[in-house]
Amino acid sequence: MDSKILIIGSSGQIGTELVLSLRKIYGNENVIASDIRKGNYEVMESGPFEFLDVTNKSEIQKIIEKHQVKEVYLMVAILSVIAEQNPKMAWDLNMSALFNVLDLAKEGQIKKIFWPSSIAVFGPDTPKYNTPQDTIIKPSTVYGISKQAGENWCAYYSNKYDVDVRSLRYPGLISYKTTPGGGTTDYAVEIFYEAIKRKSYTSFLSENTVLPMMYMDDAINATIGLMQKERNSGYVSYNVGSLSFSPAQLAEAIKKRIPEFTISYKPDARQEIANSWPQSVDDSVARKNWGWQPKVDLDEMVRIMLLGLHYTI
Ligand code: AKB
Repeated sequence: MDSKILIIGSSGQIGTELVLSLRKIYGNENVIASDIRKGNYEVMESGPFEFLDVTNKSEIQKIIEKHQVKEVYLMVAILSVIAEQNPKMAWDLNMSALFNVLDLAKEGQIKKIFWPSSIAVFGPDTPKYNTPQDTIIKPSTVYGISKQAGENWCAYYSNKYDVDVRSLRYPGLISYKTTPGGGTTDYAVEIFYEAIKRKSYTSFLSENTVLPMMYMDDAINATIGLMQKERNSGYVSYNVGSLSFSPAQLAEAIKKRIPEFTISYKPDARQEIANSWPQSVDDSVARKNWGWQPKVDLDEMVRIMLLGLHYTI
């Protein structure tokens, strides 16, 4: 491989699995993991790792030059819950990370970028069901505002400077290798740890709060599929859908495998964030564009999660 891939934010929930999948495809030495903190054992042992503060552009540049990186996956972000608590910090980090990478591409030092957007770009005025690709985008959260601005900046750099930047609007992502942190959809991961440990869980979202969700393998396939396809003529941040369920529906699916499991509900400030997001998204544009299709349904996701967390019946 003549050009290498850099994952920024490789110790996070998505970054961890992205590194491992990309190393399987392109070879361990061709995929450079980087983060401000160490990653899990598999990531650290299977290939190169660099400590990196994404807010420092010259640090990114040094790593790009050292490893002859041509493709960057920017997986660093402060998610919805933490962003509501620290608006300025979230805005600064989310935007400066993006600008640093976009500018390196504008200067010709990177050829291709993946930058994740989110269902958080949508707000209370957006249609809630089967949310279209192009629709009302008026987010009511700090995180959503940073994602909306990010989408606009990506489009600007694509149009104005011909930067090849690609995006997906991720739903809540569910996985067991690394825990998520600071998101509204995190309950759908926490519930598995508590179901195994205590056979009960208190949800911070109400019983019938339906949100778009996806098992991590599907998210990784969507991401790599988007990066491998021919370049579009313009920038699009694609809706990608898979599962849509509420805490009650997830609890039911868990009960099928852990019959004694019980759930209770104590909605907190995170409920308001969830209420502003859609329940399901229309991803027909992505499906048509590069044949994107999710594989893991709710029951299969529950089976994989319990197995991955070493639950034995
Ligand atoms: C969050 O809950 O903040 C994230 C997201 C939907 O982007 N998981």
